[in-house]
Amino acid sequence: QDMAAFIAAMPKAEYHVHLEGTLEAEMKFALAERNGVKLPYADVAAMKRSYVFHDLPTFLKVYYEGMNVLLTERDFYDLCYAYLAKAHSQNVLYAEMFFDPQQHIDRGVPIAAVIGGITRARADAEAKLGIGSQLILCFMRDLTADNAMAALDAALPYKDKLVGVGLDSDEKDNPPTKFAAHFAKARAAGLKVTAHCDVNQKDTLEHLREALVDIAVDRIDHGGNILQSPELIGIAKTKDMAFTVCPSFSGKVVVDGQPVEVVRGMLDQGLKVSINSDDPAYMGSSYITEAMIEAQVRSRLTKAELVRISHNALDTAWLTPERKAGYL
Ligand code: ES4
Ligand code: ZN
Repeated sequence: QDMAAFIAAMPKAEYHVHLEGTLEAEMKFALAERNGVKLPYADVAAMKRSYVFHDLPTFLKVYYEGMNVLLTERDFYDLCYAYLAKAHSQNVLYAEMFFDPQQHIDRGVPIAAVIGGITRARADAEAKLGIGSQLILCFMRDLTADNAMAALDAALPYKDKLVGVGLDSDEKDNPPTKFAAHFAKARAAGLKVTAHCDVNQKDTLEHLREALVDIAVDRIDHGGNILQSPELIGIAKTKDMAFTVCPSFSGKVVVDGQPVEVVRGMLDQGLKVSINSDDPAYMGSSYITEAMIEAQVRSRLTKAELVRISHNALDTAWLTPERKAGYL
């Protein structure tokens, strides 16, 4: 109880949250009504009962279907402002948020509405609440390389509204190197690079190696299977690589025959780990405070370790040293 209060009060930073994954069922119904979209559920409770996932693909299906109510600039404003207000209420000082433009472009929503609404919400949240934020464009790795490149080209005129690019969606048979040209183009435009290496997927260790060595990412999202490779751990430590771990999605990984909690294992290896919420609206409204409480229990984190994780998180920010210092 004391621990939960300690966690709730801690100043926080969040780096692994999909904006579309913060679309709560209540807002989905409100937007559906406003936009005249028909939902296949009678009410919020019935919709929430459909949030049962067995693996990444079954989650992603529900997650992408949920986006159908997001149509206008105002919808993206409302989505992003609601997340930032919630994060602010949990003492998040700063957030870097993912979005999935391909899913919106492919539904006929102009990229200007998507980035415009999010950017306006970020500015209002900073002015009214004091919460800082930046935006990361994710490539959907299970769509074609051409589809991702078209989205990048559509977004590059707005590159000053973005801080980086990432890689998400279904990892199976979609290695980071499939997007080598995209990452190179984004880098040339001054953007940072991150990639999901989801936990316990097919070829995870090879994908981690590609991300770390071939793409030379600036950060890794999840990445728990690195605990199975002393060689990759060594490379990550040399690069001072940050890992954005989400307890809601990261189960245990088996290391030398023993199941290990990802946060515990990374801390013990001296890796730079932060704790994040991922897709809170689909995980029983588990935002960052709830994610940190869950991690504390599962990994038996001490207060000193929680403080270290908080410092790691601040250090993970894609901000100038001066702006980082402003959050200390
Ligand atoms: C995601 Cl947890 C996760 N993994 C991959 N892609 C995603 N998109 C939203 N959440
Ligand atoms: Zn994620």
